Amino acid sequence: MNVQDLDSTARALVAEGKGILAADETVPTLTKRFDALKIVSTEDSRRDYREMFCTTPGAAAFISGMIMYDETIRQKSAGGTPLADVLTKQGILPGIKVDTGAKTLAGSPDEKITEGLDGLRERLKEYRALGARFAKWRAVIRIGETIPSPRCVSANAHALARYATLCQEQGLVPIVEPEVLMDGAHTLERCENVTGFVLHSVFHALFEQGVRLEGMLLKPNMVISGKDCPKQASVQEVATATLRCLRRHVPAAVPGIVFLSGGQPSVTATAHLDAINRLGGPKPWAISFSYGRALQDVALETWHGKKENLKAAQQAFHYRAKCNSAAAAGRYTDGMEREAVGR
Ligand code: 5MM
Repeated sequence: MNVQDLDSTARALVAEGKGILAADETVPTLTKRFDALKIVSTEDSRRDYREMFCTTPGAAAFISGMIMYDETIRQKSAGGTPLADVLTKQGILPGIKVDTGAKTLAGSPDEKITEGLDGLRERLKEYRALGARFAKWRAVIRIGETIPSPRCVSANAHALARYATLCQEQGLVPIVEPEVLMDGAHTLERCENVTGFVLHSVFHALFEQGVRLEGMLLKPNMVISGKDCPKQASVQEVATATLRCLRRHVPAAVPGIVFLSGGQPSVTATAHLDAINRLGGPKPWAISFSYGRALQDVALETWHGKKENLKAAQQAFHYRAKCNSAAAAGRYTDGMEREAVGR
């Protein structure tokens, strides 16, 4: 492991005004998104869709890295260039999802454990050779009356830490993603407590496994009211609770925190990120985005699987990337959205 390279890659991923595009949906997930718009999901249509993001002119001003799925990192552009090389030429770092999915936790049917550690060292070697510079692993934690259980949290934290050490050994920056889902009727306070407990367990496990904090990024959920909670917290309340929780549980040595959007509407995810960055007080890490749906949704709808919509879809993606870049610097205004409508 070359620690200088790891640290500088981690810092480059959260360079000022830049964030990450998560385009690492598995085939079933992307197919579900395509089905909703009656787009036929084939290897080629999925390649065309991902190529659209890789080739968006000017995207590198706002996007530092793109997380790919195994299928995508092996694909070539219509012109025959590997998509990882297309990204690198644009100035965007190629990344790769390396977990193999969240499976039912034995003995606890409502909870999940993320799998993928078997054979991971060899897969990481291969992905590095295919051009990947960073990786991602997502743990999924559900809130319910009696969950998450301590053993679900500690099993997921342990797996995240084992993955992170292996990544660093192979020269890849690990993005550590413990996602507390927004599904459910829980309050903002409950989300803050659970998120704090999860982050505490994750950083304990990272310490135990010897993960170099300077050479990793954290990808957490924001602290938010459950989707079905009758009292939805305001943007300001979400920002305050999220930053308080992160300050309590994330060491200052971590260079960056890149949020997932978790199913929030695109504009809300941008507004929350902006509000967090506008808060005063200590923020020892860069605070940015690693959004999937919140960056892709408008572009996917605009594209609709049709070549003739490609340019407009790229513009839609470019615009959301620009808004989130502004939010990562605490300089987003809702006037930017009106400007987008008037384009
Ligand atoms: C892009 O979605 C990823 C999950 O895909 P699968 O369910 O098919 O594995 C997901 O890991 C994503 O990277 C993050 O959750 C962030 O995406 P959102 O949409 O929450 O911003």
